Amino acid sequence: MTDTMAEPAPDALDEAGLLRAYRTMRTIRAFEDRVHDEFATGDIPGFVHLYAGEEASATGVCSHLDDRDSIASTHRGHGHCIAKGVDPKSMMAEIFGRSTGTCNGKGGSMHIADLSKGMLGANGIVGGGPPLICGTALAGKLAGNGAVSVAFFGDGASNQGTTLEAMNLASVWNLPALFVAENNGYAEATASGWSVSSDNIADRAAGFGMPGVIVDGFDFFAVHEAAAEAVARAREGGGPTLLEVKFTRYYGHFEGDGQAYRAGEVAEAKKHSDCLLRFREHVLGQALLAGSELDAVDSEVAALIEDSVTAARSAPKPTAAELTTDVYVSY
Ligand SMILES: Cc1ncc(C[n+]2csc(CCOP(=O)(O)OP(=O)(O)O)c2C)c(N)n1
Ligand SMILES: [Mg+2]
Repeated sequence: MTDTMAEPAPDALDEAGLLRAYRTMRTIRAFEDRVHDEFATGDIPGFVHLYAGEEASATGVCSHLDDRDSIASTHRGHGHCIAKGVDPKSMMAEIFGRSTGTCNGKGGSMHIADLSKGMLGANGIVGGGPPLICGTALAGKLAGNGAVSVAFFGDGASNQGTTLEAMNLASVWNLPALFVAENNGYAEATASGWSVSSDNIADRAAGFGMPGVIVDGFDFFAVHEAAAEAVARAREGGGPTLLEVKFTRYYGHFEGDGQAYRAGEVAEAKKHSDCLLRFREHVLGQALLAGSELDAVDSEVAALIEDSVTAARSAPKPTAAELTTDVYVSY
């Protein structure tokens, strides 16, 4: 490479970029499948909400972000954390409530945060994330460092006043922000057709004077492309975007959900739409990657998850003497 040739953009879908994206999606899937199994043993405290099926959203969006950028997540946050670069080993320990966890075992699944990676936190408050990113986006705008802030939220959260107020504020202040509505069709057991007033959540963007884009959430490439445009617009001072990503969650709302409210759609999605299968088909069909490269990633990820669980299970729990530490952040 000569001095005059530009380095490929970090989010370029060259061989390394494709492998990175596949590794992220595979890591999220393997992580979630394993947490599902581990939760069934009764050894994980608290509630767990799994992101399997939705991997293309976190991966497609976060592939355009770096450590100066911030994301706010939801109660279904493991995928967002992994895609933003949080260490899966420390996340697994956190979920098991161990002192080696991302938050020293004090947060658990719904409160994983890692500010060094711009991961503002999973959030037990539905609609809690969008107002947070108005703060980080304003900070980025004032600092002039090109930082972008992203809020992921669900179809249920799209009806919360906090979400609507945050979109209004982001538009009024022309913030470098991206609102990603992850529409998996349900808020707990309530189908979005019963609770969301518009046909599409993205249609609401017009009411806030920002672009609204609908994407097939099973298609990594579609999410990647739509997010590229939205993130670039935000970085260049063009203001916020609402991106609606549509897909199906593979597990119940929470681990233990009997799911009497739906039947058939998960099997259908796994067979015909799964983001990992579609990614594999695309890159093999276009001869962009070799099957052996993807298989190697699968093996690496399987070993990482195995190692994460072994390490988490053998790590100590916080002691009673640590009860009052990690309560406040020191600035
Ligand atoms: C303010 C608030 N209201 C209600 C709840 C209970 N609750 C937890 S998850 C959830 C549904 C959220 O649905 P959605 O936003 O579509 O996200 P998904 O679970 O589908 O990812 C509800 C109502 C909560 N945690 N916070
Ligand atoms: Mg939902």
